[in-house]
Amino acid sequence: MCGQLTSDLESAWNKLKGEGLTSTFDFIVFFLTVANDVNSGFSPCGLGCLRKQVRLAMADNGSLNDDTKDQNTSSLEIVNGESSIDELSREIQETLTLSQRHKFWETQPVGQFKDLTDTSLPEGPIEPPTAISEVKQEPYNLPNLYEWVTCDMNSEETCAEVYNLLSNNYVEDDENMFRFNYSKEFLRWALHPPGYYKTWHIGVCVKSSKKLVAFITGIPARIRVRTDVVSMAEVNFLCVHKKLRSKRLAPVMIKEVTRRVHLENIWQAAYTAGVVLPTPITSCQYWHRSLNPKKLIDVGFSRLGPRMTMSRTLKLFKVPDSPATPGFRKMELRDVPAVTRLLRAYLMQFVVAPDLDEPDVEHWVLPKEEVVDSYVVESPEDHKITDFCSFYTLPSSILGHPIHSILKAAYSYYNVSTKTPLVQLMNDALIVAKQKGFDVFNALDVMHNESFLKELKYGPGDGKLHYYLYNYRIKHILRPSELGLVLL
Ligand SMILES: *[C@@H]1O[C@H](CO)[C@@H](O)[C@H](O)[C@H]1NC(C)=O
Ligand SMILES: *[C@@H]1O[C@H](CO)[C@@H](O)[C@H](O)[C@H]1NC(C)=O
Ligand SMILES: *[C@@H]1O[C@H](CO)[C@@H](O)[C@H](O)[C@H]1NC(C)=O
Ligand SMILES: *[C@@H]1O[C@H](CO)[C@@H](O)[C@H](O)[C@H]1NC(C)=O
Ligand SMILES: CC(=O)N[C@H]1CO[C@H](CO)[C@@H](O)[C@@H]1O
Repeated sequence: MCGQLTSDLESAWNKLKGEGLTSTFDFIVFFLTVANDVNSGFSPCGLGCLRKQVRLAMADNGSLNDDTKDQNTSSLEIVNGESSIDELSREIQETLTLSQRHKFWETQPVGQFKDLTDTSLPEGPIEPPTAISEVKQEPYNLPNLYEWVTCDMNSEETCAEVYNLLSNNYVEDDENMFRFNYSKEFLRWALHPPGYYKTWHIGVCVKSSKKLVAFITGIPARIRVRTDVVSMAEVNFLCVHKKLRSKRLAPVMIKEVTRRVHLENIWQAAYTAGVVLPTPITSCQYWHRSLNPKKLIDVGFSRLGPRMTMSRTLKLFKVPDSPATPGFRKMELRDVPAVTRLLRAYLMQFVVAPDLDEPDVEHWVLPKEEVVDSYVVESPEDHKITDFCSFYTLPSSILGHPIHSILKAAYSYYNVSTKTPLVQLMNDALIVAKQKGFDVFNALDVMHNESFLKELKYGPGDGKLHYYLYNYRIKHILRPSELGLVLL
């Protein structure tokens, strides 16, 4: 394996070995955990941009025998902190030419750039599954002071510990102005979809004090790729306490969640990242619609446009007091069958999309206070449900601001229009979001293209968001409008 690495990659590799990373897998994990933070392009003006940690599950090669190294990790001399790891990762990305980087990735079970023109390769799994009996049965070893715990998110106490860890240590923007502040209710919702595995909610504790210092999760999802519905894992909420960032917990945590995914006989994953690796199935972008422009400007999320005054800005972003569409109302439990039909029919047009049934729809889109909001349009004449839109609530802490401490952000989720014009439906979503006190409404340019975004005064975020499938090949890179998948 190493023999195929270019000399630049080899020297970077040697540096990493010096830091205690020894297997190829570690190297991949290194790229994916450090370099590939997802850029959810926070600010329309290129100020801070909130990076979303990579979500992934790797197809573990099964040939890893670096437990001896793990056992000794606690005794490794840690010379470099997180910042130098960032630096190193940047250095590697910069020193390697695109083709060199790709040489490394060509050996991994991910879609290849060179295959893009080779239409003879079949779509589907790249490597076949291995027997479950060959999956490592015991957890990976942690440094001596730490131990694995399974986090029962139904326990109020555990959920609060997880919440505290994340709200103090999870993803921040590049300039450390904002940090995601997922609510407890949101975390429970995100981690308890139908068929979830408790064992995939993994914590790392200090043995002596039982203090939670790191966290990673996976959830199962059925993702349809063209006509095939594939069981996949979505890995999310990888978080290591700020003080332990140099302890190399992230790689072993990713290996551990991967092992537990494989134990459930799941071999594919969908994930997103902020950098280009072989080979994105699509690349898209966040757009932001100001609802409370004064606050967004005050806290540095956005800037006053050139030749704009505050009063003109307020006027520009003002939205009507109430939705325009007759029959626009909050979704209720009785709407689940109709919304499921609408969503299934709508999502069929995309090449990659979740395969949602009624229990999924009830879980993912039925309104939950401060977590997810969904609206339907019920025809005043025949009471049919014709349209649907939804968004989820993900606030961020505003760090070190004298007045404001929370940025209330809505993220556009699934939406279907069959009768109401899309622009009007999305404008009604903005209106109810404004009524609910959101400061900003974010949307990806997936599914329907950006035409409605400009019309509704969204501004583009900085940075791209790339979607990947692990151990699954698709023949062509998709347009964002061919993707029907939203990851939280
Ligand atoms: C573990 O670390 C100690 C102290 O640095 C060293 O003496 C020992 O050889 C290491 N053991 C392994 C298996 O690497
Ligand atoms: C997996 O490990 C085997 C044995 O070490 C090796 O031959 C193979 O190339 C590896 N595959 C990947 C995808 O790394
Ligand atoms: C997260 O948000 C809550 C209010 O929603 C706030 O009380 C808490 O202080 C915030 N956490 C951090 C670390 O800023
Ligand atoms: C955007 O959407 C419109 C209407 O659905 C379509 O006509 C147009 O081709 C799309 N453009 C792109 C770039 O996908
Ligand atoms: C018109 C449209 O498709 N709007 C949104 C629907 O949902 C996606 C996924 O979140 C949004 O990003 C779209 O912009």
